[in-house]
Amino acid sequence: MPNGAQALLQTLADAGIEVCFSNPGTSEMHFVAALDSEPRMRAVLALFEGVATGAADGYARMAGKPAATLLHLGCGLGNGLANLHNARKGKVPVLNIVGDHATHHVPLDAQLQSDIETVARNVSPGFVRTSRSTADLCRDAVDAIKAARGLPGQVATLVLPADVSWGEGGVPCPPPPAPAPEPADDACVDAIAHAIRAGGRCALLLGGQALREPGLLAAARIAAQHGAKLFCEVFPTRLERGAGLPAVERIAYLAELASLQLAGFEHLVLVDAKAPVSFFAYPGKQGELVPDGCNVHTLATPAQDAVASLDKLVAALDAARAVPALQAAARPSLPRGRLTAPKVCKAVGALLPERAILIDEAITSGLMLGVMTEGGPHHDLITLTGGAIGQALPNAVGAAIACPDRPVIALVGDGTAMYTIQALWTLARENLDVTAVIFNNASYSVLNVELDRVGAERAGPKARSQLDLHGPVLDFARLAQGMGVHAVRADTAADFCKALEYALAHPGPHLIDARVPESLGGAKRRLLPWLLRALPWLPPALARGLKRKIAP
Ligand SMILES: Cc1ncc(C[n+]2csc(CCOP(=O)(O)OP(=O)(O)O)c2C)c(N)n1
Ligand SMILES: [Mg+2]
Repeated sequence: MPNGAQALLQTLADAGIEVCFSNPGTSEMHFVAALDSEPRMRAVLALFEGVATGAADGYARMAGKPAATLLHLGCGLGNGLANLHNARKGKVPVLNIVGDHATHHVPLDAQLQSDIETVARNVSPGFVRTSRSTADLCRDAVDAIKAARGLPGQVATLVLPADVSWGEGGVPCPPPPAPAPEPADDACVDAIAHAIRAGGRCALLLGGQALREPGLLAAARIAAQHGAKLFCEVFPTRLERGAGLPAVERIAYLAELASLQLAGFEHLVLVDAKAPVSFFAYPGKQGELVPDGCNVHTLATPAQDAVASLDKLVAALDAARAVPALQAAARPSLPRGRLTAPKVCKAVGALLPERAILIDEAITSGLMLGVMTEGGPHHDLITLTGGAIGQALPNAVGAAIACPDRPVIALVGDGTAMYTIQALWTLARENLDVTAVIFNNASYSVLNVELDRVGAERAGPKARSQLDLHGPVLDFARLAQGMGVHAVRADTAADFCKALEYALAHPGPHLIDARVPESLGGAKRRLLPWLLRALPWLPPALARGLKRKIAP
């Protein structure tokens, strides 16, 4: 009979969990030893738990099924929390396996003893369980897998005491049934169809599952037939876009710009999306962004089948034969001259390969990424769903493992890159086809913008120094080289284009340290709060023109 760990690995593999992103310790040694007993399980070492959890997130977004993480007690899980938070907000399935002391060791309160379940509950509120016996372990695992890959997807945490892992008498369990979510019911679909037919400006806000090709096409048929506007949630988990697909307008991060986008709509139909709220609270400003008088309808909750719900709405609106508007193919030209963040985005748009996976954690440097890539070849966009930075490089590890035949391009702010820089080592070790572009503006630039925006007065040099990354300026090319990743520095647009062309022509890990000024630096930064405050008072056409300039 297998021991607990061996039976667990067999159960995971039987359920289609084929990758384990690990950062183990002594309490996980039997699980580690059992890896060699299960040839279907790939084990990928991460040198920080935040890399393991972010990799599991990126993997699941692209594979459409969970990976496992292997983490070391409460402290290891705690190190991985930020990216588990991003997965939770993105409704991404992840299965955490967190080793614990043997059950009889817990009362001794040894050095690494801590309350793992409390740490876990924040990111996996729907499923936290400590397995109590080797005989029950695989049943617990099946429950955890079922919870993780249900609809909505979620983070599930299984705590694995060392003696449950090493105990004899493990019993592998068959996989749980696939989830079978229901679409919206007829009454709900009919009521929304009625509201849309009645006229009045209507928008669909698409999120989650609705942002893949089938959902986009169904929504675009409704848009074509009834003039509805298509919005996409501000930070999509995975958005399919590019030439030949329906284009959707992303809700802006800046609340003032989002309000402008939503102004004047009488109906907002939510499809696996939440009614938009401001990212942060600001003194004297409203948090809810849906305009007064706009009726909010929920076509599909995250627990329902969003695409089937959209299909029902298409049928109810007789829109099945409507011709959806599709994004035309168009690419920007190659940029020239001194390097700036918009020029990096332009070069990415000019050179974007077929079926790329774009991961956007460029923060202020990525403002132009959307327009520069919209007419490029069909690609997937992954974004920072939970706002906890340090996601892009780990996500790139997971996405590249999920889709080994697709190029991954991760666009990352310099501050952001440093949270989980160890991901570069895993990229090199696994020889993954990832190009990491670091926007090295030597600043937490967005926080400088926010400092002005929150109305914090008298920000002096001590305050500004907390947001400044000069002295020493980070040398990302050398950091990457030290972890075995081919890397170059780019100071001009020509340097950058050459480096990106090279990286895309040579599958494998690359990093480009793009030296750029802040996109929202100097006068622009000082003007921005004024401009945002003035927007509601400007003629709508002018306000919309300004929005296109700031964040198209
Ligand atoms: C886990 C976590 N810690 C801190 C923050 C606060 N934060 C948001 S953006 C940011 C800095 C981003 O800097 P960078 O990546 O260089 O992008 P830039 O603003 O320069 O465009 C920080 C520290 C966060 N969102 N998440
Ligand atoms: Mg920066």
